[in-house]
Amino acid sequence: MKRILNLLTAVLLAPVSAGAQDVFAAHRSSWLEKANVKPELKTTVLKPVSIVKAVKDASAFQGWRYEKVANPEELYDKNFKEVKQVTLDFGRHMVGHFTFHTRTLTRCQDAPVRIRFTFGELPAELNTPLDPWKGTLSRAWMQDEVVTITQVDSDITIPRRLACRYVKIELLGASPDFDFAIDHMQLAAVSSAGECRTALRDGCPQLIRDINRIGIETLHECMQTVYEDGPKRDHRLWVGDLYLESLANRYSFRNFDLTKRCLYILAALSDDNGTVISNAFETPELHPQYGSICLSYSLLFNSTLLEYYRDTHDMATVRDLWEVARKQMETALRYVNEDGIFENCPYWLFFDWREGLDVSTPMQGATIFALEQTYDLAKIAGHDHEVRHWLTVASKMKKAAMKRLYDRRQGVFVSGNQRQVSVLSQAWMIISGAADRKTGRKALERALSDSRSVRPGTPYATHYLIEAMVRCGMNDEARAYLEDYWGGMVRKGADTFWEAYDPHDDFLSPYNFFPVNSACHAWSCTPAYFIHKYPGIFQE
Ligand code: RAM
Repeated sequence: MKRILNLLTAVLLAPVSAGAQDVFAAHRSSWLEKANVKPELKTTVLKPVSIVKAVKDASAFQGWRYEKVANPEELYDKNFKEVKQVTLDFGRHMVGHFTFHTRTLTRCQDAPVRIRFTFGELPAELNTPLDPWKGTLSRAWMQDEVVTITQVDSDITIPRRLACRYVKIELLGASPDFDFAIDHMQLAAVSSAGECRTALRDGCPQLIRDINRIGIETLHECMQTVYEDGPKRDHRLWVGDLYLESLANRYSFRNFDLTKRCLYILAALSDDNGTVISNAFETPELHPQYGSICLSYSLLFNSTLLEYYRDTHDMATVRDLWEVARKQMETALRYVNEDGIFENCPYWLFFDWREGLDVSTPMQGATIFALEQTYDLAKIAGHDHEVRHWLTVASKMKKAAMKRLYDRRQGVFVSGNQRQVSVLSQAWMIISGAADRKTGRKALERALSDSRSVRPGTPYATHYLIEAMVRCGMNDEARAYLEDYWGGMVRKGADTFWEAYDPHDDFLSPYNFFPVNSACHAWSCTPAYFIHKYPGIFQE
C-alpha cells in the first residue's frame, strides 16, 4: 500500500512539465542509441536434481523446507494421472525459460491435458495458499501458470521468464482414455554477468566465503540486459539498485558495459526537466515508469556515474552525462532552505521499506553526500569552477544538521517533527560527514542499543549502515553485523539474498504478503563489495 501511495504521490505532485521545454532534447537520440546496445545473455541449460516433498517445520525459514525423496528420472516413465502432483528441485536459483515434454504412454490422446506449474524461489512461496490474495502488488507476479496441452508428444516452453529453484506440477484435467508422462524438463538459465574475476584471501573464514558467494550469485541472477532489481518481480532497472549492483560488480564480474548501458538508459529517459526517473522498462521499447520520481534515487545516478568513471576512466561518458548529474543536484538543491535544511520536497524519498521510517534526516545526509560526490564528478569533467558553491552549501548543511538535527541530550540525530530516532538517520549523518567520527560513532551505538529506535528492514538500508560503521571506525561491529545479518540468511538456507529481511520476523513484507517478496534481490548483493573492498576488516 505504502509503495502505491508513494508512487501516486510522486506522480500527482510532480511539477507539471506539459508544454515545458525538454532540457535534453538535443541529446536524447544519441543517448538512446548508446542505451540500445544490448549485452549478450549467456545461456546455461539446467535440469532438476531431485524430487522433493514439502515438510512443515517451525524451525525452517517461513515454516517450510523441502526434503529429497527421489531422483527426477523416476518421474519420467510414470503415468502422470497416478502421480497427480509432484515438486522438483533444480538445486540452485535460476532465471530463464522452462521447457517440458509430454509423452503418450498408452492408447492415443483424445482430449487436452491441463496442468498447473508453480515456480518458486523459496519453499514457503510454494506452500502458502495465495488466494484470496492479500498482497499490495499484483497477484500476477506469482509464478503459477496453467498450461493446456492440446498436443501431447511435444515440447512446450512457458512464455514468461521465471526466477525459481523449485517447480510444483499439479494435474488439473486429463482424459480417462489415455495415459501420458511428463519428461525432459529443463530451464534455459540466462545472465549477462559472465565469469567472476575475483578471489578471496587464503584463510578467509567459511562464513564470509559463503556470504560472498551468495552475494555474487544474487548479482549474477540480477544481471540481465539491464541490472534488474530482482528477476522474479519488476523486471526492470531501478536507480538505487543499480548503484549498489555496480559497486558489487567492481569486485566480481567487472562487466562495466552493463553499467554504462544503464546510465545511458536513465539519461535518455529522464523527464523534460532532466530529472532521472526512479525506474525504467525495456519492452516493448525503452520507457520510464512515467512520473515516478524518487529524488533520493535520482541523486544516486551521480554516484553511479562517478564510480563508473573510477572503474573505467571512460572520460567520454562522464563528459556526455555530466549535465544530467548537474541537473539532479540542482533539482535537489531547490529543496534546501536558507538555513541549510532539506525540506518540503514533493517527491518520493526512498531509504528503506521499514514502516514508519522518517526520511528527512537521511535525506539531509544523502543530499550532502551527493553534493560532494557530484563535485568530484565536476572536477573529473572539468566543470568544478562552475559549481564551487556546492562545497559551501555542503558545509552549511553539515552545520545545520549538527545544530538542528542533533539532540545533544540524547547524543543522537533525530528526524522529523516527532524527533524520531532511527539507525538510518545516524548512518546517513556519518556517511555525509555531518557528524565527525566520534560523534557519529556514539550516536550510532546509542541508536543500535536502544530497542525503541527504528531499525533497517531491508538489505538496502543495511548496506548504508555497514558503510557508516566502516566510515566511523566501527570495524569489528561492521563485521559482526554483516555476519549476523547476511550470515543469518545463509543459516536459514538462502541460495540468493532476499529483498526484505529482519532476523526477528521471517514474514516481514513491504507488500503485506511475504510470498510476493523477491528472494533474489539486487540490493542485497553488497557484502561482496564490503568483503573485497575492506579485506582487513572482513577477510581475516
Ligand atoms: C522495490 C523494488 C526495488 C526498489 C524499489 C524502491 O519494490 O523491487 O528494488 O528499488 O522498490
